[in-house]
Amino acid sequence: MTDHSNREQDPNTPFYDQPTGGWGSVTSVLRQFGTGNVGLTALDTLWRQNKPRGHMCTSCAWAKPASPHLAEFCENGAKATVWDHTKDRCGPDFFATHTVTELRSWRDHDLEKTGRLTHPMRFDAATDRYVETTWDEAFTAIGSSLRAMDPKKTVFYASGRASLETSYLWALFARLYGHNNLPDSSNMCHETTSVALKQKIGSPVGTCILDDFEHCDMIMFFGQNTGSNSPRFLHPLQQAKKRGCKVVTFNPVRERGLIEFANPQSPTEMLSGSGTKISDIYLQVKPGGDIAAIAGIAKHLFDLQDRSGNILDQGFLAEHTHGLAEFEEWARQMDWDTIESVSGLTRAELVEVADMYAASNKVIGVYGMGLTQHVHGSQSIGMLVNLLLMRGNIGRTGAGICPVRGHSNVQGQRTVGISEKPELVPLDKIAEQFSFEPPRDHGMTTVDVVQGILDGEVTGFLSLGGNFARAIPEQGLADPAWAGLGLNVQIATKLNHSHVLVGDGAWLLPCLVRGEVDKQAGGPQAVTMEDSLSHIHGSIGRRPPASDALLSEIAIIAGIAKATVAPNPKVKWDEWQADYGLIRDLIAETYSEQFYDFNDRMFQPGGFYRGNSARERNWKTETGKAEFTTPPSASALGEMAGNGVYTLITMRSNDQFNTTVYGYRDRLRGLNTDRMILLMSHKDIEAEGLTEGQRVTLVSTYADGASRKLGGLKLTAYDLPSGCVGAYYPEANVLVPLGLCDEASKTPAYKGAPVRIEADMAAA
Ligand SMILES: Nc1nc2c(c(=O)[nH]1)N[C@H]1C(S)=C(S)[C@@H](COP(=O)(O)OP(=O)(O)OC[C@H]3O[C@@H](n4cnc5c(=O)[nH]c(N)nc54)[C@H](O)[C@@H]3O)O[C@H]1N2
Ligand SMILES: Nc1nc2c(c(=O)[nH]1)N[C@H]1C(S)=C(S)[C@@H](COP(=O)(O)OP(=O)(O)OC[C@H]3O[C@@H](n4cnc5c(=O)[nH]c(N)nc54)[C@H](O)[C@@H]3O)O[C@H]1N2
Ligand SMILES: [Mo]
Repeated sequence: MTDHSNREQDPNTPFYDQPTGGWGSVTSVLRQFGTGNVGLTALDTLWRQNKPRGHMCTSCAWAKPASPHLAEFCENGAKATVWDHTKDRCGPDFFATHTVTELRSWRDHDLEKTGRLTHPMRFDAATDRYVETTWDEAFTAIGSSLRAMDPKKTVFYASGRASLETSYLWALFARLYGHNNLPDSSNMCHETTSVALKQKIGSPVGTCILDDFEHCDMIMFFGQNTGSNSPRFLHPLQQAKKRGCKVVTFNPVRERGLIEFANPQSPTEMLSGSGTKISDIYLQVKPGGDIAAIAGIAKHLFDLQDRSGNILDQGFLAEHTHGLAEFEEWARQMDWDTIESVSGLTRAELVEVADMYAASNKVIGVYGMGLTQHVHGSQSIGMLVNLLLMRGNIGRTGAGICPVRGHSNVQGQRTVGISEKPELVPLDKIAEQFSFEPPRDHGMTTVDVVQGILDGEVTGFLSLGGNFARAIPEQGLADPAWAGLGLNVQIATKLNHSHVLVGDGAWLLPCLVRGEVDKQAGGPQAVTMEDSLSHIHGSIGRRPPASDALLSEIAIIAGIAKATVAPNPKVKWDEWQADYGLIRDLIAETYSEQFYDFNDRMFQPGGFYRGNSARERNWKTETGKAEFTTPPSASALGEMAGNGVYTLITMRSNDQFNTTVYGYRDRLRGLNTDRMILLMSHKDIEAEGLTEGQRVTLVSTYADGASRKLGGLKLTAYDLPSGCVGAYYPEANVLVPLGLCDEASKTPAYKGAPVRIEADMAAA
């Protein structure tokens, strides 16, 4: 059992032996400049990235400090900027020479690598090509299609990059038109957080702010890959380590960023080549094993409490929590055999973490997709909150729960009304503000939308950014269904797979990126976004737009909305488009407690905090207290691995941002690959009678009668727990069944799909 836990790297599998950051990241940024066709003026954009009155990075949502570093960007932030500001263009000429059928066989990387979209395009089924159109023609045609459709059968999807202003108008447009079908990339991501934290602590977002990382004495990481996905977080983490803070990581994969980091801005660390050790204890938990692992820690804490009596924060528990007794009984009766077999960790290891936790006074629990993307993902989050509550670690400086959000404004989109859940939106206020009756029925989640597309129930799909068709579960079965939509409108910056899975009635509408000047009738405009730690930042783009034909996202929404919904004297699309400050006034009116004086505060260094009741120990839950929850199962998986069934975790490389594949290196994992690989432990490769390097097919064992397969994967030995395999997202999304999603939030179980492995005959 100890073979995959707190021990050194298996030297016989690929891994990266340098610290994260360091020269490796500098070289990678330079390589990006070399291959990205950007020109040196992009350096100026990078220089202003994440700084007050600069532009906010379009990569991750990590906090932007009030006193930024000289270079407040990371390797992946630089990649995102270079990718946005390439000189390559994908215009009408390109579409004239490639049919959509041909483009369907292109790889994600190759589609986006064609460059920035430059002109509004209409799909012409007769020639199987996108052809140039005008904005007027597009708006009029889309408006008349929408007016002819049942609003309840249309979907307005949003990927979490669009600003607060854009998002507010997108949601308002949906409701004026007549539906709450507002799924968001969050539905595939941290929706588990929004639902679970709301139930547990009465707030859908994390309770930590940057200052907490300066005071904590222990941080626990569950399933969050800081080194690739939020690298700027490594700076406060390194500072915390230097203060003596303890770090414990639970992750099936030995992610380099949580092992060692060298600050590229520190001459000493760069010259010596050595970095800071990050995790004191690194436990390679089995996928879905977090509930059991935390149960083990909690069980030991209750034992310690029996022995020494001062482990639990009794005063806090009595005054502020509900449901402890039931949870305590469950944790105490949990047997160590179950805990060890489900978590893949030993009792001794979990006791060590529990002792460290008991000896720490201010503890932060950090997590990411490793917790949220499971059938019982909301229960895993519930367990982590239980653990924090036991010692009063929520609502105090230096302590708290910290989900690390993905897209740069995904949290903010939910804040300003993009939600399929009407109860989360102040609809009465909106009704009063704009004198109309917004729909009150529940809208569709991402999973509902995919089902609706498969069943032919969805007739219109409008996408505010993103690559929905590629990011969803059940990608393979859904692919052919897209052509059946009567209307498919994609507002985008770069060509992707969702744009080529189309039938009649498809439109590709190109928009500005955040780093570009957004000039409207009222002059150049700024936008705002909310980071992972609930701070709001203004962002100003200063680069010339990639093409004169581009519109801002707000102008595109206003254009479609004016052609769709009846005029309303309180709905002033033209005025709002001319001056985004007016949209911020609307937001401040709808959400006055959080956004008062919005226009005055938007450039505050470090952002302005929109507050969190749970941080003040004001619990907006059903009982008015923080809730202990008791999971129904010791595993977060729907189906346990064994008997030839493996748990597939889908992974992001260090060279991608979601479905945007920058390149083919996964440097921080020591992998240099065409992405069609299957990672598996030596032990499991041997047990299956397979050979490293051979090609294999993954076959879904999810028992609903559908066939799901992915072949041509190169078998690669990797340091993973036994019983699980790893493959890249989005290539492996064909293997994630739609029915397998978090029971509370419907977030797909992208980290827990059951599969078996077959050798590929031809290439064996
Ligand atoms: N460069 C880059 N940055 C990004 C993104 C990107 O694709 N590239 N995507 C952005 C987005 S939208 C998001 S949501 C975030 C995603 O960032 P993360 O939350 O870090 O998401 P993942 O990389 O999918 O997976 C996180 C980790 O979970 C581990 N894991 C898998 N299963 C389990 C499990 O059962 N238990 C535990 N404890 N761990 C497990 C994996 O090994 C992995 O290290 O990053 C954002 N930032
Ligand atoms: N198997 C598996 N599947 C997953 C995940 C996983 O871990 N495993 N993770 C899930 C998660 S966490 C998420 S968030 C989703 C992501 O799902 P999405 O957010 O839908 O996908 P992205 O890949 O981020 O979208 C990339 C596209 O957005 C467009 N774009 C980029 N910038 C802009 C902009 O400024 N404006 C507009 N209008 N368009 C822009 C470009 O055309 C680009 O091709 O995927 C989910 N899918
Ligand atoms: Mo995400």
